[in-house]
Amino acid sequence: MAKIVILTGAGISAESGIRTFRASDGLWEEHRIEDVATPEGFARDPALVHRFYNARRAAAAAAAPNAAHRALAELEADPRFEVLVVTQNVDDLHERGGSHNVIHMHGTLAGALCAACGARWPAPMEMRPADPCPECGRPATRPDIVWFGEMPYRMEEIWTALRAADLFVSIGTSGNVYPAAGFVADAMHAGVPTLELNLEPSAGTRLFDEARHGPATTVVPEWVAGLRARGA
Ligand code: BV8
Repeated sequence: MAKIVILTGAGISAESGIRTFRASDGLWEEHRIEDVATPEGFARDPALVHRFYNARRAAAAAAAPNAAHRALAELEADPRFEVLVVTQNVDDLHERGGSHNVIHMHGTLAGALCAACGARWPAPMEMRPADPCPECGRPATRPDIVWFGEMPYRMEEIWTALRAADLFVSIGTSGNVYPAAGFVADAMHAGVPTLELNLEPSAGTRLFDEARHGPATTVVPEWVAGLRARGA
C-alpha cells in the first residue's frame, strides 16, 4: 500500500471562498500578523483577536468543500493508498469533504482553549474575552489555534509519517511558514519523492522533484485520477 503524506495550505480552500493569507486581498492585508496571530497580540487586545477569528469561523461555516478536498477524500478511500492530510488550515473543509485522516498542525477554528488551565472544548461561533472557561471559570478563553512562536501540534507524528512516506505532496501553500515549509526538505533528506501542486511556484518550489501549477480544483483531481489509474 502506497503511503502518501499531503501538506495543504490556504490555497486548497481558496476556491471555496475562504481568503488566503498572502494574496493581494489576503487576510494579513487588513491585519498585522503580530496583532492577530501571536500570543503577544492576544494579550494586548483579546477582543480584536476574537473578532478576527469569529469572522473566520463564520466564513468557514458558510464555505463548502471543493473538488480538491473531495479528490483527496477519494484517494483516502482507495484501499491501495494510505493517505495522511497534514493541514495548516484551521477550517474543517477536509473533514466535510470526506477526509478522515487529518492532522491540523495549526489548530482549528472549531476548538477553544483556556489560556489559564489548558482545558479544551468545542468553540462557540462567537468567542469573547469575558467568556468564562467551562473548567476553571476564569475569563482566559482563546481559539485553539497555533500562533507564531507557538509549537505546532503533533509534530513528532508528522515527521515520522513524512520519513516513512512513499510520496510527499504539498498543495496550496506559499512555503513561507515553518516548520511546514521545511517538510519538503525533510522528505528530500529521507529520500521521499516530492510533488508540488499550487496555483504558482511556492517559495520552496525548486526543492520539489515535480511541480504542477494551476487552480487546486483542476490540478488536484487530475493528479488523483492519474494516480488511481496507474495504481499504487
Ligand atoms: C514555531 C494559524 C517553533 C493562525 C498560522 C525565520 C526562519 C524560519 C522560521 C521562523 C523565522 N522567524 C520566525 C519563524 C517561525 C515562524 C515562521 O515560520 N515565521 C515565518 C513568517 C518566517 N513559525 C512559527 O512561529 C511556528 N512555530 O516555529 O515554533 C517550532 C519549530 C519547529 C518545531 C516545533 C516548534 C508556528 C507557525 C504557525 C502560525 N500560525 N496559522 C491562523 O490561521 O489564523 S500560520 C498561517 O500561515 C496559516 O496557518 C497558513 O496556513 C500559514 C501558511 O500560509 P499558506 O497556507 O501558505 O497561505 P498563503 O496565503 O501564504 O499561501 C497560499 C498559497 O496558495 C499561495 O502559494 C497561492 O499561490 C496558493 N493558491 C491561492 N489560490 C489557489 C492556490 N493554490 C491552488 N489553487 C488555488 N485556487
